[in-house]
Amino acid sequence: MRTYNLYPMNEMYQPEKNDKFTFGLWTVGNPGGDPFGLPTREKINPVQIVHGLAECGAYGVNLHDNDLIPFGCSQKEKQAVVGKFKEALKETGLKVPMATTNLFHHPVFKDGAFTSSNPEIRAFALQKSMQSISMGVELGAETIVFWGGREGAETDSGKDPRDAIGWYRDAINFLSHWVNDQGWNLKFALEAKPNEPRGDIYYPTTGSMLHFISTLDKPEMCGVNPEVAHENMTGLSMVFAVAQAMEASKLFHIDLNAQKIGRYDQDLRFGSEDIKGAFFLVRLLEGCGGYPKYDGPKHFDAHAYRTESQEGVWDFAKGCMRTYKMLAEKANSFNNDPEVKEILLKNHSDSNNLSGILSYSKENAEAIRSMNANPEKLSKAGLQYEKLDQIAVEHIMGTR
Ligand code: GCO
Ligand code: MN
Ligand code: MN
Repeated sequence: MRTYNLYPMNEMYQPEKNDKFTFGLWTVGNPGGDPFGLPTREKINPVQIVHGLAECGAYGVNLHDNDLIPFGCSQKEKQAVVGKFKEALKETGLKVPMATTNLFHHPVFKDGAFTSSNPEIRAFALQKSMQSISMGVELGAETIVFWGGREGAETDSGKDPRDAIGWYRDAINFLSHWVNDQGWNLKFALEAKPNEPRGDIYYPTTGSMLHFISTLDKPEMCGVNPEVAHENMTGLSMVFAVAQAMEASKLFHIDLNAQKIGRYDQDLRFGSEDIKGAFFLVRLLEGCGGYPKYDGPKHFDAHAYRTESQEGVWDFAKGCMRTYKMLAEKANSFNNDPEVKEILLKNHSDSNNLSGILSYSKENAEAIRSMNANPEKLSKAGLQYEKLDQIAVEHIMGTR
């Protein structure tokens, strides 16, 4: 494989193991098919993917059960495939931090897996998840992602959404108790998406998943796996979604990619759209404002343009990691920019020492009630956000 040659002299953005950059077998293995056209490149096998990712400098590889073993394959076939995969992991040192279950591809899941109206299908979805989680554990996974791609509807005539919502809860509760009984120390990361492939999907946003978690039997086991594209498809802010998850200590995993607002699910290379959104996201993940850095795996859930050959797929993978590292550097220089610090300090200053009375007590309520507020004066100062934002742009563009 050739080396990344866009900036051959610049070594500082090379991925390192402690960046914890991961890709899915289904991401770099995507052969470029779409609903309107055939694949445009050869499918490469999981062992080739592991070696390719290791050469790119990735930390790990994630998988759905059926990215590795075909649906319904025999035990013998499974052992052989898993054995070869494990060998490749050993040779390269690549980890499998996350495993997930394909509950969307087979026609049996056409009207949902955990939310199918048919209890027999719901039971099968549990059985398939249990097998997939076992394989994940065998491969060393610490996080299990649940993405309910088929858990939705085109028409609400078919079932009561309150039933579907409850069945989804039953499934996650079932699997968390089962994992606990196996003595495994796993985390579940729930991934929301508003639509596609279903017309509408239950639990459509990270915010709605966060509330759902608070209704579970084992909420401590469950967090979220927000995805840039999924929040952006409906025009929501990925930064706000991730911030809410981080503030609640529920960011268990993250799917990084890029997306134009309002389009179909594009799964573009990280940072290739909305570079400023990506910048503020990376800034959040790298730690800022006195909050710690996100330390979990950073998964690129995206794929190369359909125009690419296999060589372009590796360009895509290296581009995702490189852009992340460049943005991390820019975020750091923005945070340490004296002018940025000065403006933020000024806008956050507490010259009348009021922050102490903002949490409730009877005395504080009395202090607030009798306070001499001066909204006219308070509305006078300009906040210099134009300047701040332009400084961010200057850092991103490398002119500062
Ligand atoms: C999508 C999703 C998936 C999931 C994956 C892991 O839009 O197709 O993002 O890629 O992340 O199935 O559960
Ligand atoms: Mn997605
Ligand atoms: Mn995803």
